[in-house]
Amino acid sequence: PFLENVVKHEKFLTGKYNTSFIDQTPELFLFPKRKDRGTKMLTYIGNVTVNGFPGIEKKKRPVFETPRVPKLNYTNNYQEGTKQILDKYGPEGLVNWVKEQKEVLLTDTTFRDAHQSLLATRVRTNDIKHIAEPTAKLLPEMFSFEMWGGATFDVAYRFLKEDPWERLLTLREKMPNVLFQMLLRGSNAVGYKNYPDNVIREFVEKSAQAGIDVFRIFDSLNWLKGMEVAIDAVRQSGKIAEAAICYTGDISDPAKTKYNLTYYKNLAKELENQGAHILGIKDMAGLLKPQAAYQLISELKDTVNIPIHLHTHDTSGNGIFTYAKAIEAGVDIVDVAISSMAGLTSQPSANSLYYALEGTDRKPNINVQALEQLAYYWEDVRKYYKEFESGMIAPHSEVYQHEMPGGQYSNLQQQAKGVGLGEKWDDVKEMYSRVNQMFGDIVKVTPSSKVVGDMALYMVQNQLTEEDVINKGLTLDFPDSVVELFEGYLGQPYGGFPKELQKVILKNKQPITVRPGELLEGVDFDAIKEKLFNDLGRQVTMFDTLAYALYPKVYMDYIKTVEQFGDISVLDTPTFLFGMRLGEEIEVEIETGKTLIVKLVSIGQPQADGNRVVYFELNGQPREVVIKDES
Ligand code: 3PY
Ligand code: ZN
Repeated sequence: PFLENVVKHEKFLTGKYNTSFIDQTPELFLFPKRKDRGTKMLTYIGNVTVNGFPGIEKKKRPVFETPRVPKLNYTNNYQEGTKQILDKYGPEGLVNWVKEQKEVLLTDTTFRDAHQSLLATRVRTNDIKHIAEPTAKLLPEMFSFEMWGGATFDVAYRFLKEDPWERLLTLREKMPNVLFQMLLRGSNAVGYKNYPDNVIREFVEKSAQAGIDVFRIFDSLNWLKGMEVAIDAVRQSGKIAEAAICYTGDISDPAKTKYNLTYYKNLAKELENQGAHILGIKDMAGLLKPQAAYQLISELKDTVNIPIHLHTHDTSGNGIFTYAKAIEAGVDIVDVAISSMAGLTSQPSANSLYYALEGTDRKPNINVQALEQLAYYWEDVRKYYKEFESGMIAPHSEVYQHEMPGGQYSNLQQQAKGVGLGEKWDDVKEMYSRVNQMFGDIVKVTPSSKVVGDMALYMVQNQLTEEDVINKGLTLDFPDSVVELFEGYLGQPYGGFPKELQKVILKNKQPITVRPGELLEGVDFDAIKEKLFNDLGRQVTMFDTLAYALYPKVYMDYIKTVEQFGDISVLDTPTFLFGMRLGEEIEVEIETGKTLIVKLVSIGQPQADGNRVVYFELNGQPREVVIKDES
């Protein structure tokens, strides 16, 4: 239709067009709608009702209570918070403000790491959107809300079929008073491999423009070179560079000497010199024990002048104790989640920490009643996502052995099920720690943790031992991610790669030792823009372009789904995951003030070709769609 519009346009017919013709002629983008929004949406609902949601067991839609939104009185106004401090005084002003606070400051991770760690990152914008404004109004004293980055970016396109940029823009509007924080994997951006430098720079710039204030930047091997470009880009954007050290091993165990106090102190000093505004300690697996936390934070406070922000996971059940000791040692900010989304592989509970600090002068300045009310909402919403729970129901001190990051636990479990190893989950965990030793005891966090996970699955699946890998390695086809790690495309591990293993994995390939970004050619954004413009037949934003640059296939699959079903992010989560029950009626707000009423009337018997007719009422009018029954 786009070309048709162009060739029929009078400027085109009279030959009066130049290269700006397309940009300046918005009517070219007005295409006749091929299929109306209503039919597309009914097709989605019909399909998920008949065939179920990919990746979870098909079942009749359960009955859910309407989530309890806080009843506390809050006014129409937002109390000013850290966002206003940053906007008025810049990163340095904000840092000075942090240093002046006596109380410990909190980051709420409920919108990002909490559900990445508990629910395989599946929480949808629709559920976050409805609690965003109450959260911002009830918790204006938060240091920040971590609500973007990490795995949320690709999962949004890949599984939720929604646009992560939209999430950021929507929430920013509803939460104007507190800093927004994201997790950025250094040169891996929000992906699983190194990207060219111009992608990192552009991604940071656009994320900052769309609303991110604090970038927690880490490298999955704690390789400082892998963080340089990202730190610089964040500083250039006028936002806060929180450069993080990933904590691994155990400084309190004399037998574990590789990652000792000196190692962490050196890294901290280097990051401060590289321009970090805040030092992040990212304990992604929850390995930092209470006394170790006291020691580490005390020593780091003496080593650097910038504030320290501690992140842990409560997998072992020791999270609150670890925080209490870190707070005693002077840590400035800690990461917590709303209680019903806290604990286990997620962050420690904000609510519990508040009470644990009662009677100390570092008790956070936060409304604990607000935390309790927000917990009701999440308690209800969490039930929607039951199928994505990891099954871990009690503290799991085994994490000190396998060292698997909280954010990886439920995801790797899904991956194991996907390749038929659901029953062998215990073997996979055990193999994970053996692979780590075989790799030379590396830092394990996305994406290096994913490589360890891929190798563990590969070895369990093929019944391989460490000896088999070395002895038969030259004849084995290792997973691509493993080859890339050993080629140096995720950077260089502390202490180097084990040489013998590297040889069998790489075969005839030569590893690199420089920063991968130095070798990767920059992405041609104009070329991507043009390609997308032709494929999509619509104006292409820099958000689309970046999504394609990071994840070409995932992004194009998402586009296909949107073409087929329209914008399904507007559906409530039960409908999105389970479809509808016979006779049920739902309301769908397709845009502000515009609501569709959908009723599922009946589902016809399968015909010879496997198709079923699904009968709906849409705003009272009968509508039917044909759905292929895949069973
Ligand atoms: C991520 O990179 O997504 C993580 O949460 C790492 O801990
Ligand atoms: Zn984490």
